[in-house]
Amino acid sequence: MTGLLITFEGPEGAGKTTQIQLLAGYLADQPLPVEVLREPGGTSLGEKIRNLLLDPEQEICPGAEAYLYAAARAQLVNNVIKPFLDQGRIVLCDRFADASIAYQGWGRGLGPQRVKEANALALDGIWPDLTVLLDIAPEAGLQRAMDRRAGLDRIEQEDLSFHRAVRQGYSELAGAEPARFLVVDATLSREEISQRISARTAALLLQKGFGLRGEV
Ligand code: Z5A
Repeated sequence: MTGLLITFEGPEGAGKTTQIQLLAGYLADQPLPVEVLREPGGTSLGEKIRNLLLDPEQEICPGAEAYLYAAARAQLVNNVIKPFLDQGRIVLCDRFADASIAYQGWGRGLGPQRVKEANALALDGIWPDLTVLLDIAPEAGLQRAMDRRAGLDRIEQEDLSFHRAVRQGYSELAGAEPARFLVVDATLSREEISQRISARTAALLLQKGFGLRGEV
């Protein structure tokens, strides 16, 4: 495989979508082949599973929730991510397996190791080259999510202790793999965050032999 997988993680409202668009623009300007995906979703099956998972009216037990996220991921990895990587493309994914470890492993209390194991089949050996973790206190992230649109989805509606456990999970994941994670304070300005992400991405691209047009 010759492409690169860069994932974006963080609590809700951290600014992942905003930063993915900015990085996609930077990469397209190089010009490099870039694809933007989101989880859960990105395939016809994945979008249907997404609707189920985020529906506030749908009761889902923690184990079923973990497997539904993994099922959507299996479809995305097999049908979309692997083919893009084989074509040498740079894939930017809004959330990936770390989200399951943080939300289901820590937030739901299923345990990080068990959730990681449950995802092995879905991942089929695929693992991010770089993960950008946008860190923000849950109170601030949820406020941003509420300012943006009316109503919270099934996961956003969880209480603060759930969201604090998720943040703690992400922090543990980043601490365990510092070479893969770039942790950025999500309360900085959009421009400052974007600059840090572009700089780290440029270093990775050069290391992996991608040509870049100019300085970051
Ligand atoms: N989930 C899970 O449990 N397990 C899994 O395995 C996976 C996911 C894959 C998916 O929801 C939910 O599924 C998610 C985790 C769970 N649930 N929660 N909660 P989603 O895809 O609909 O939502 P999200 O991933 O949480 O993202 P989001 O809420 O859409 O936020 P975001 O993409 O990180 O942020 P944004 O849209 O770029 O920005 C939010 C607002 O803040 C917006 O108004 C921006 O203009 C503003 N913003 C952005 N950056 C800044 C800065 N720097 N300063 C000030 N304001 C800013």
